[in-house]
This record gives sequence, structure tokens and C-alpha cells, in this order.
Amino acid sequence: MSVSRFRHRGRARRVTPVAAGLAFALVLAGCGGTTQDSANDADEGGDEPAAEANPDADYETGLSIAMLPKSVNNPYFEASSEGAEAVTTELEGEYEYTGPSDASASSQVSYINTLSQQATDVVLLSANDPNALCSSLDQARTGETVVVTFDSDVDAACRDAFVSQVDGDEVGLALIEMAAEQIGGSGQVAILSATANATNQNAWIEVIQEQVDTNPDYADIELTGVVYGDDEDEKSFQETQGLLQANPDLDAIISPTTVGIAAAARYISSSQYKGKVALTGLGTPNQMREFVKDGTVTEFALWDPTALGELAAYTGAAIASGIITGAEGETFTAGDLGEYTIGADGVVVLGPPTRFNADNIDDFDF
Ligand code: RAM
Repeated sequence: MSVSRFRHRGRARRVTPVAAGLAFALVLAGCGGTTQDSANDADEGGDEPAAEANPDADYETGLSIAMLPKSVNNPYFEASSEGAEAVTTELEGEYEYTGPSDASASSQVSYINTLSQQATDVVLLSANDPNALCSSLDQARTGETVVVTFDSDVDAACRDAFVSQVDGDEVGLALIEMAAEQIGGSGQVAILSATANATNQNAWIEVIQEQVDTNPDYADIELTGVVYGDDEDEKSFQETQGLLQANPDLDAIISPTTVGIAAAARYISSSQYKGKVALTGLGTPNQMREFVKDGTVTEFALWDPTALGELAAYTGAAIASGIITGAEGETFTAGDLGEYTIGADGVVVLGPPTRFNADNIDDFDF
């Protein structure tokens, strides 16, 4: 990890630690039973912005922007990083891509602390846990750092905004729909996920479960369970093997992780299950191309991870520049991506997912 110190850029909306302590004391004095949570709410994206937005302001140049993915060495996050780096270069800033090799929250804490000590202006974070990072994020935000989550969120009180790849339930709906289509609407389906605490995968799995439980279109589908490959190639490969051996009647695997689906495809493509057990989920076209061409996979989905990184960087830079505060209804222009509006709870949505199959996979390169 780089130890270079970033240039410190103060921002008008940030209170100093002393002022923050005073404000907290005043809140306590004035409200008797006020909790830490309700004090945090004052800085939460969506409710009460800490300062007025100035939509006419320009993006500041020279911002230090860092991306902290769930784990490094994942082509999905490398693509997001390319997007964030391009925006940083455009804004004449300093860019760093840094993070752990394992997708765990405890590993991410020290990276957050280091970036915070470096007074990094903007941290773009894909979180491995919704709550476990909050105290280090609070500390970073009490200093000079804008925290924008992208891809996988934390509790809304612990960040300035969240850049979501897709709107609400759409990912989960697309996943169960693809699986159902590929097995003729009936059969046993299992899930090969990333880590057990991942906010994004857990939200998608919840939608899949709810659909199976309540949607008459999926009345003949049985969800047999979830296994976790921890976004590690080898573990995902082994979990796929174990899943198939333990469930001889399995009809499909949904893997809502680019690492998981690629490892599962590799296992299935050279096993007796090829052509018998369907595999779908979220993957990058470059990792999945050979498995679509060899008939292991019919269709899967994803969004553009590079554009996700770009939008995250613009969102963080817009907050650091005072163009927006992260409150609902504010708008900003994210370069060539166009204009975006902050939604409820400080969420900005990139757009709908794309489905990839033999007809279109060669049109994509990420
Ligand atoms: C993996 C990560 C990431 C997720 C994608 C689909 O790369 O788990 O968080 O969004 O898959």
C-alpha cells in the first residue's frame, strides 16, 4: 500500500473534530435522551444536509480520491477502479487503489484508518459488512474525508452517499427470472454467494427468496440453500463441487458474484454436470465468454463496473466540492455519464443491468 501523503484539502461543510464534539455535547444537553444514532442522523445522506449544496459550483481540482474495494485482484473492481481513476485524472487529482486481498471487513478497517490519517479527500468503498466498518468510517468523516460507498453499502448513517449499480430489487428479480427461464420454470436452485456478510449479495438473495416464496411464476422452484465462496476463486470452485455432489437433483446454480460464477463455470465446464445443471448470475463478459461459447452458460447479467467507478468518483468529488451534500433531490452532472439525482437515503442509481448471452457477449469488453 502506498504511504505517500495526500495533499489535505479542507471543505466548508466539514466541522473540525473539536466543533463536532461540541455539537454532539450540545445535542446531548438539549435533548436529554438523544442517542448516538440520532446524533449520527444529522450527518446522514438524505435527511439534514450538513451544509447548503451549491449546484453552480465547479468540481474542485486536485482532490485526492481513493478506491477501497471488497478485495483487490478481482477484475470487477479493477474495472471500477479504471473508471474512478479516469475521473480523478480528469479533475487533476491524485488517485489510489488500495485494499485487502481477502474480502473481510476486519481487513478493510486498517485501510480506512490509513486513508483517513492521510486526510484523503474522498474514499470510494465497497463494504464487506453493513455495520462493522462504521466506527472507522465515522472517524474518517469527522476529519476531512467524504465517504461514498459503491457496489456494497454500509448503514446509511456511516457514509455520505451510496452509488448503487441497479435500482432496488431489480438485480434479484433478474437473477431468479434467468434461472427460472433456463430450467423451464421448475426445479431445485441453489445459490453460490460471495461472503456471508456482503450487503449487496444478501439484499439480492433476500429478493430471490421472497420471489420463490410468493410469486406464483416460481411456485415450482425450490431454493435449496446458499453456500459461500467468499469471493475467492479456489473456495468458490470447491463450494461448487460440494454443492453438486451433495444435491444430485440440483437443476440450477445462481451465483450473484463475478468471482463465484467464473469459478463455478470452470468447474462445471469440465464435469459431468455441463449441459445438465444451469449456471447463471452476475459475471463479467470477459471472464464468462469461454463458458458461454462452450455451452456451460446460457445467460447471465451485470452492469458496467467501469461506469460504476466513474459515477462513484463523480459523486464523491461533487460532495467534496460542495456541489451536493448527499441529500435527496440534489442533482449533479457526472461528466459524459450525464445528470444524476440523489434518491432517498443518499442513494444514486447507475442504471439497469445488461443480460449477456451468445448473441451479444462479443460486443462487450470488460
Ligand atoms: C463480485 C463482488 C461485487 C459484486 C459483483 C457482482 O465482484 O462481490 O461486490 O457486485 O461480484
